[in-house]
Amino acid sequence: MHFTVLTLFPDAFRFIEEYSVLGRAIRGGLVSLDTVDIREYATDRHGTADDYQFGGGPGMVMKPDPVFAAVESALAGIPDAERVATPIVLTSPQGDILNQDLVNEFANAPGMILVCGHYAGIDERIREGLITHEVSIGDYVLTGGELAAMVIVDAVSRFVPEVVGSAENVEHDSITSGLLQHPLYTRPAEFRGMPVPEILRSGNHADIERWRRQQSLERTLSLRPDLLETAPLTNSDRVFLASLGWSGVPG
Ligand code: 6GU
Repeated sequence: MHFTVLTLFPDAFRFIEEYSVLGRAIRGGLVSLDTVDIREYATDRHGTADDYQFGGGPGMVMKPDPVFAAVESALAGIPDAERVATPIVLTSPQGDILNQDLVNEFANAPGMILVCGHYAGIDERIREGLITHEVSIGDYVLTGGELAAMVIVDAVSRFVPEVVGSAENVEHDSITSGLLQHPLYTRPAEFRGMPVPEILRSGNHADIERWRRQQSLERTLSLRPDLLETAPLTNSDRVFLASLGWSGVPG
């Protein structure tokens, strides 16, 4: 998986290059990350990437010419067959909110180009002429799109084989499984008067699996009942949820 990130702050990405799991994936060649300084594609000597708005108003706007030149240069480095399948993503608070389905869609691409939005916004012709996806990481406003781009790179990289310890880790993810995670415990068996549930120490794997599944269902019902509408549920899941008062559609 190859990420090309166009940004006004390329140094911000040194963090993920060094950061534990992703840094290891990058150094190990499982993931590659190129950061491109948009200012290097500016057409003037000062590296101007923003300008005043036509029509007036507060805040600067990202100029189209440096962003087009930087994206075109990134595209030129991608083999023909991969180019059409490469999403060109703008990070912006106006975008579709990132979720695991969108992460999976991106993870199936050969690579991604990410454009980090800044200032009051971008010239509309960037959106019209270049961008294939506009993505937000939640309903709040950040000072720039860099942190959002790092979130996307992190979430997508987890789906590259071998980036995360074992495939099982990703498949058993909370959210990927459609449910929240069951509680986890490690040693000591009792901590400050709080014991580990006896069943986890029973050695009975079938009972443990059932208990974990029920804990996931119970947690999801109380914290994120919306997830139950789309989670793959078995008949016994539905019976268990009904015993907790869930009024969802029976299977
Ligand atoms: Cl992608 N950019 C900015 N500036 N703010 C955000 C965001 C992105 N996602 C949520 N808030």
